[in-house]
Amino acid sequence: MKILVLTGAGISAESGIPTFRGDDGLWEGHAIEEVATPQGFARNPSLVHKFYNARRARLQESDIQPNAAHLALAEFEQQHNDDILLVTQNIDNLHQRAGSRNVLPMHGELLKVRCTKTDEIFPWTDDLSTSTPHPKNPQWLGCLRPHVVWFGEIPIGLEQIADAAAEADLFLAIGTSAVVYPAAGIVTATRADCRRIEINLDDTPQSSIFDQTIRGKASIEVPKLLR
Ligand code: BJW
Repeated sequence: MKILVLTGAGISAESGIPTFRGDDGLWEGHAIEEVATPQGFARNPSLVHKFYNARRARLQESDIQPNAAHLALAEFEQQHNDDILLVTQNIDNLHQRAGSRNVLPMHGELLKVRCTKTDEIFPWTDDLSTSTPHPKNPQWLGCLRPHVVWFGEIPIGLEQIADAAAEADLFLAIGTSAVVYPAAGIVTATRADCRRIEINLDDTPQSSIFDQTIRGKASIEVPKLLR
């Protein structure tokens, strides 16, 4: 059986990482176009660095740990070996920390940076600023950016995701609001005989496409479904 899993911010909410949308969401107090677009970064790199520096620092605090949903998916992968692809929109690496191996972070990774001149990618745990030197070319200042996918940029691994959607016998969407494309469209790329299950606190614009919708917290509902 081929399994494709798509996760969003809701799966990490119970690990202490705020989701994006909603009343106390991460965007609150920030205009999306200022902090999550290439144009916003070009206009005000310091503001964008500040936003991601705070999130990078928070992610590395000791209370941020994978929760029961991340762990259940990792265990599920061990049982199904190569037949599961875990596509995550999250940049927090909590799936990898939980032990999942076949993870595709389609919106990038917070603990990596990318050189805007060469596209080289480096692991990164510290703050970034407009005066951060390049690790290999210290005379290049401020050319590093968070290795994340902003609005208007092409997500990572789309071909692999399309192939996995076309082959999947089971598609699970967990903790995503299904408003950001192309991730939100993955469910429509699955075959008619693919079983589609959505786990979320609330309905989403895509809920009617799913064969089964489970309403509740990911940390409770994911282990219940998979174990
Ligand atoms: C729980 C829970 C618990 C809470 N248990 N559940 C018009 C139509 C269609 C598309 C477009 C359009 N206009 C523009 C576009 C394109 C645009 C887009 O989709 N915009 C929409 C907003 C309209 N998309 C893009 O620009 C993408 N690129 C693109 O399209 O390139 C062109 C192209 C593509 C393909 C082929 C050819 C060309 C890029 C999108 C990049 C998104 N980037 C971000 C930031 C990443 C870095 C960072 O983290 O800062 O990704 S935005 C943000 O949203 C982040 C997330 O990954 C993404 C999705 O959010 P997510 O994960 O769903 O979180 P929330 O907060 O929205 O929802 C949480 C859910 O969890 C809720 O439903 C809760 O109920 C639930 N929940 N607690 C279970 N305990």
